[in-house]
Amino acid sequence: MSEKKSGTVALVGRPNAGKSTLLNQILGQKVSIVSEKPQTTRNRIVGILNEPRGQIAFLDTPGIHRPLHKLNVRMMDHVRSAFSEADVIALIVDASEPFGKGDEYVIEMLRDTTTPKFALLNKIDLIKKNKLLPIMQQYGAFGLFDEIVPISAAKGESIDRLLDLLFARMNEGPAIYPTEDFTTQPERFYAAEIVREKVLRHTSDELPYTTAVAVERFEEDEAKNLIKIYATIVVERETQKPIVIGKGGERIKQIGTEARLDLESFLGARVFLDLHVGVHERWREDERFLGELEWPLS
Ligand SMILES: Nc1nc2c(ncn2[C@@H]2O[C@H](COP(=O)(O)OP(=O)(O)OP(=O)(O)O)[C@@H](O)[C@H]2O)c(=O)[nH]1
Ligand SMILES: [Mg+2]
Repeated sequence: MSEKKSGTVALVGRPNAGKSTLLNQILGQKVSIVSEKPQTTRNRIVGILNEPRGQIAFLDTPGIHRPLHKLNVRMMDHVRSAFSEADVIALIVDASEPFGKGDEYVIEMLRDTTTPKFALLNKIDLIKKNKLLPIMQQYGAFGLFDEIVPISAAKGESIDRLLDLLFARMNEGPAIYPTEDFTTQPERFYAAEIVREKVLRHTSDELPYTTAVAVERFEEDEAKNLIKIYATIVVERETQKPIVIGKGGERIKQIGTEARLDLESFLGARVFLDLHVGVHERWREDERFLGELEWPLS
């Protein structure tokens, strides 16, 4: 049998392109949260694919944008660190959206690196076949990409072919991560992310950028196969609290129930989830708070 392959692939692109959806589709499980709102992913999430032919570590990253707050500067730092570690940079493009200034910004960023690059034209389930060819030609004309692959991350279309192309570019060598793992994310961090995903799903467009979730306590009772999680949903203004809580507490209850069900299946234990809403006016500028949100990852 030939040597096993191993390597790292960075998933990069504009907000909402489908990077996290693609990672989850590749792994066959939810490792990174997904929402229909941009700037969902705020950190670098490692998802590990283990196959008989080898191991690929995928780095899911925040959507590339011009940073205005310290939070966003940190987000872009995660993108750059993924760039520097990757054996292949996979640019995920929402092919159902017209090419714009944001895409140009991303292309310019990619020009600065000599790492092999793929362009993955995503969401092809949303576009007519005859629209695809011009987009492929456009990405070909940049002269940057070693492969251009149309995919549908949501429908799982052309994922096998993509993985063949990626494995072909990995080096021979031993696995970097334990082969039984599929992510490096600590459970405590994942719990905060899942709560944030449900907050994004159930609240208005105003909230996505202004909400953070901090897990205060994460207690395992092995004898009872029970995990108790105490978390605070942090908003920036007192007036945003009722948006999260909802009428008679209905919304936060629903957020809690959905998060608990996801966490129970991920953690393989019963989960008790206690949610509060707190106000921190300038949390997006508060380096210490931002560091605390990220500490489990470092
Ligand atoms: N129709 C369709 N929708 C998709 C596809 N891939 C992703 N989506 C949707 O696009 C939205 C954004 O997906 P995400 O995976 O969160 O995108 P992302 O690139 O990780 O976004 P950020 O983390 O904000 O940068 C979600 O509503 C997904 O369901 C696809 O192939 N087809
Ligand atoms: Mg994402």
